[in-house]
Amino acid sequence: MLTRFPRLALSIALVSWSALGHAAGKEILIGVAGPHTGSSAPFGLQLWKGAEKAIEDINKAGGVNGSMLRAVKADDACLPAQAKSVANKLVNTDKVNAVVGHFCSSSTIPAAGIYRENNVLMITPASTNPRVTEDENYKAKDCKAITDKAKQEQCELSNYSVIMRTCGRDDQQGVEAANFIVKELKAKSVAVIHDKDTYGQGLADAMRAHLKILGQKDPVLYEGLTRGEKDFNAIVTKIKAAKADVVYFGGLYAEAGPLLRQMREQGLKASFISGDGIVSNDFLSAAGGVKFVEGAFMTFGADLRNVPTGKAVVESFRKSGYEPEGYTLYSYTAVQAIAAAMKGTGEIQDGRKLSKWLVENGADTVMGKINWSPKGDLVKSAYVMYVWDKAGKYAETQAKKL
Ligand code: ABU
Repeated sequence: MLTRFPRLALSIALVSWSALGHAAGKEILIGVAGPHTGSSAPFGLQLWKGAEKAIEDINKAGGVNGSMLRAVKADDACLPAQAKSVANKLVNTDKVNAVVGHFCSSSTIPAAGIYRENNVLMITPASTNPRVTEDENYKAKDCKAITDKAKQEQCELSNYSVIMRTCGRDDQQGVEAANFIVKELKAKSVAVIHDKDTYGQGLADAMRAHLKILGQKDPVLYEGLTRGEKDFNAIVTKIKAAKADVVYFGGLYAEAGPLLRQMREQGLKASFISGDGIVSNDFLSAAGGVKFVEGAFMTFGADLRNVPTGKAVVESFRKSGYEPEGYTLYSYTAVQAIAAAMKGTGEIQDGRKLSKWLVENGADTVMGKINWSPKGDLVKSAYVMYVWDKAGKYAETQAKKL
């Protein structure tokens, strides 16, 4: 039986521990939000598999400050209204401690407002639109003159964003595509097609703007198609009439596949380039087979399957029968970053404290050591040009270091 003094000491210790936001024994919940249904579900699976494996590995190594992590799946189907609703549920009903996701920038942007309001850290592995981290209401505050220490700390914290990413941005990705089109393909006439979505059109516009900077004439065709449709023959006819020697597509694999197939079926030999929205093996089936995707170019961040720091995780994924393609390891990275911040701060709930810690310390991940700006963007990220080959795989056309 405990004497009166040690019992009191123990209670004081426990109260201090919990007052600091420690989670001793309590589960830490990580929302994993993305398109788990609908045509973008293969991307939701990449996010889920990466997060699930990181959580499993972290738990095997003892968890975070004595607590185990658990993933909570949230399906936004890449629909903005549904994304807001699942963000609300994750925050208010599931009471998650942090979120990995979302996937589609058009979902991430409205959901981000809810995480900001509730001070919940959200790290997207895949949303590349610049607006994801460009909060229009953000204005950095100068807190030096505040004399009350607690108020000054709160003021300083408000300068950190709870919205972060482990991927690059389309204003970098579009530049890479435009450089390749002009300098490598030496294109004379470019058709720019997009899916009218935040990501697809934004990427197409970034690429088009950089073509101009490189001294190119305007695209011979600039046209939007509709997500969910499968027959793009009318657009292909216009591309043919415009005599494009390169077709750039801003959008996702579900539309890129049939567009590319119909181009080839109509005898159009123009080079096809897209962005990271086609980084899924499902691009092959959407196109109707390897013969259609062979030679298609794609920009994407570094293929983390080839980064030495991720070797053991990649092998473990492969042993389990899952190929960690696309954004899988970017999602794994996001969980590692969240766990590192929770360990580093001893805090599990205050999103701004977690993001401040990440900005100040960076994180060691399967990507190697990564660092963020206070805005939540990676300080260093590079886009690479890939080409789909006859085996139906994508490989870097040139190696670039992170
Ligand atoms: N960046 C790939 C597609 C996801 C998105 O940003 O909408």
